[in-house]
Amino acid sequence: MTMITLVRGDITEQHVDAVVNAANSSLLGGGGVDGAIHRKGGPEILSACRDLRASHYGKGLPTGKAVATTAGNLPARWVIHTVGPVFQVSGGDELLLASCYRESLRVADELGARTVAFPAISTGVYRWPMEDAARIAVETVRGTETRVEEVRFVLFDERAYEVFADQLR
Ligand code: AR6
Repeated sequence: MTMITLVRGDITEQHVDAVVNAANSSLLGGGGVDGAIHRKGGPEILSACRDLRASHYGKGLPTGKAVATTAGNLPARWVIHTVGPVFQVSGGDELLLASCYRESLRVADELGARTVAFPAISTGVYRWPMEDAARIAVETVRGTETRVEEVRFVLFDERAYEVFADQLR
């Protein structure tokens, strides 16, 4: 049984086995969660991302996929980078957003991670409406078979926290 917990806060401060990054397909960093993770995690993460690009993802990590690197200086062991869909570009295709959660949990299982922190993927720069994103996140985690013991949703602001809390009720 996977326990789902909610925290209002900063994903870079979570003491968990793996932190999920709302990345873009370049894997070379950006703003939002991605910027914060690279800033606090330090250059080791970017270096690992560059290696992954060179070895496997020359054309970029596809939307809905996930891949792991070191967590550098973060208080976690791994960062799992996943690429959320841009709401407008994907036409709101929820299978793509669900895939981010499912694939991240699959990678977490491969790593042997037992605690995993997720941000609200695609709800920032990628503009997915929070209510819909929260529903997809919670339904997908509940519907995925995994050995992860705790999935922690880390919400940056009060409104996002409340929307996720509603979803869990
Ligand atoms: N901890 C937890 N949540 C956060 C944090 C944080 N430190 N910072 C922002 N959020 P976003 P996306 C929330 O834009 O929509 C990047 O440039 C934020 O309020 O980080 O998937 C990438 O490189 C929002 O609710 O991710 C991509 O190009 C949620 O995290 C693109 O943005 C996700 O916002 C990905 O866009």
